[in-house]
Amino acid sequence: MKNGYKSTLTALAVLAALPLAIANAYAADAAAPAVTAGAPAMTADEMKQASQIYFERCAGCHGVLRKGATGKALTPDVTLPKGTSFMKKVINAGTPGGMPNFGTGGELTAEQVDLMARYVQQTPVAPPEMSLKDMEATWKVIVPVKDRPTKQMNKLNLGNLFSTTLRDSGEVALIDGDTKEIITILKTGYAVHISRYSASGRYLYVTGRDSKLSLIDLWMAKPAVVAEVKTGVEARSVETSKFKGWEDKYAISGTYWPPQFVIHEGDTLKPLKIVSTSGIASETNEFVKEARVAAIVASHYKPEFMVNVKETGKVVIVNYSDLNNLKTTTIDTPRFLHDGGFESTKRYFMDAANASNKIAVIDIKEGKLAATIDVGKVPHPGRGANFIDPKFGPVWATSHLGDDTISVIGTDPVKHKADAWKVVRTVKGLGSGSLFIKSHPKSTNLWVDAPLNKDAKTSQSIGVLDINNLDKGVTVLPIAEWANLGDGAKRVVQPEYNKAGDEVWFAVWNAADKKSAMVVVDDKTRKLKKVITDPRLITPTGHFNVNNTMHDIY
Ligand code: DHE
Repeated sequence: MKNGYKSTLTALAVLAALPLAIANAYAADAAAPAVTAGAPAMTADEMKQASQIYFERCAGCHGVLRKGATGKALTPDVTLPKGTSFMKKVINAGTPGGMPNFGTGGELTAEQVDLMARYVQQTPVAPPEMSLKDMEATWKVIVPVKDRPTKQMNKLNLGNLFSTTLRDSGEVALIDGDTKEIITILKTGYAVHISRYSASGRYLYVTGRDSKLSLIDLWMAKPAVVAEVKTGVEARSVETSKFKGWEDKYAISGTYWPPQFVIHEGDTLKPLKIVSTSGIASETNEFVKEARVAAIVASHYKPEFMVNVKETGKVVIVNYSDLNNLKTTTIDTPRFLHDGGFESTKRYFMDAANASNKIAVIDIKEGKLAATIDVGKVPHPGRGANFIDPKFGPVWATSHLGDDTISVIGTDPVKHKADAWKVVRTVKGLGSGSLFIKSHPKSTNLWVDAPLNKDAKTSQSIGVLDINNLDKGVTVLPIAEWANLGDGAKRVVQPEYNKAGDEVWFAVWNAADKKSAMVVVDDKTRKLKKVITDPRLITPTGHFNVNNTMHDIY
């Protein structure tokens, strides 16, 4: 994703948060002076500082082994011939291909740009692996199950609660969807990525980019973190078992590094099973060590998780009914898999292979690939949007990072067979740089953001379309202007409905030292309902309604 790191990150002692063995391994790597023949010299201290910056800003797109995925490969065979001054220019000013302007954008100083230009010419050092034993050493049950309530001890309308990522403070804010009050703010991992709920809605799971997984019990008088575990060095995904009879039993977390996924006990996070995802890629048939786990979804049809392995282009269907005799099915898809969600019946997983500009359709019931569909440039649906198209019946839609279109795909192979798994409409959205799109079964609106659009007015607005009149085009609402926050990037991110489906919530994501907000819009009138501001709302990005997230309503 271009500009994936485009926010002011607070400097963090990530090493301090790692288990000792891993921290030592990192320290040893970091202390090693540059050995790459022909690369510019770096001191041990410079290497340490550069590895930290690389983890915070670069690894998500370029990979820890720097073999590239969303970003270009940055191995010495590529970077050495280009040299320091070329690398400095790119890091400083960015590229039209999507590399952020870290220097001119004010996120790295001139000295740091120079440091990183020299660092990317050194041979990458693989971070350590993480075994079950290493994970167990980090595992903490803060409130044992026996000391937890046996019924809900607060008066919150839990179905309408929102968990909001406070990215740069490494926290989540729990916000009451009815009163719009912040209930509490809880410390979680570094640069929190997503929130998911257990099938009953009692437990909230939050993953940090640093792979710290936190479990929050929403039944406590004041919801609190009851368990934590660290599963690696970099992570983006977590999901929970949703099949009947398995509710709240397991959680699954996926890591970028090490390339693997872990199945955990649902109410304690005890790590139970690790499965590596390194392997042979679908289209090239070459071995990929850094085969990162992107989105994970849980089947409502079977005791199964669907795990996206980004670089190998494989969806691994994991049957969790017998962990000792774990049965997995591997489905080849185009690469690189990123995010996705269910169509309205939840039988089909609509999965974005963003580097191929395709959506892969996985039939959960049959356990096989149903179709691959060409869409716009770099699809990025989040979980996508489901609605009933007046002409084509049930459809699912994605917006795109690389162009301003929305691809609308027919999803009903029974009553609308001729249109199923085809792009039935391409409509203009808000602009390129879109990350998320959303609707609700009770709404006739389709909301689309464009937080990474180059034009500030666009990235600070939201687009809304009437699903009964899509050709009418997008209406633009100036959400950041409504929030009246003063200066800053103020990117408007991720439409998310409340439980009733009559309000849409947006984050106005500003830098950590500037004012941010959550903005609530009335879905029917499309008018401002509430601006939630609070000095504690630092860099809000994703926000996840309990009811809609646990039931996969989007
Ligand atoms: Fe995300 C979902 C990865 C940058 C906000 N992001 C996801 C998922 C993955 C992912 C794999 C799917 C998880 C799932 O469903 O199980 N994101 C990445 C990256 O690798 C990337 C490009 C770079 C990085 O270093 O992390 C990246 N993501 C961002 C951001 O910069 C965003 C906008 C702000 C932030 O908080 O970091 C961001 N990502 C989100 C959100 C979701 C998400 C809000 C969940 C969407 C949903 O509706 O479920």
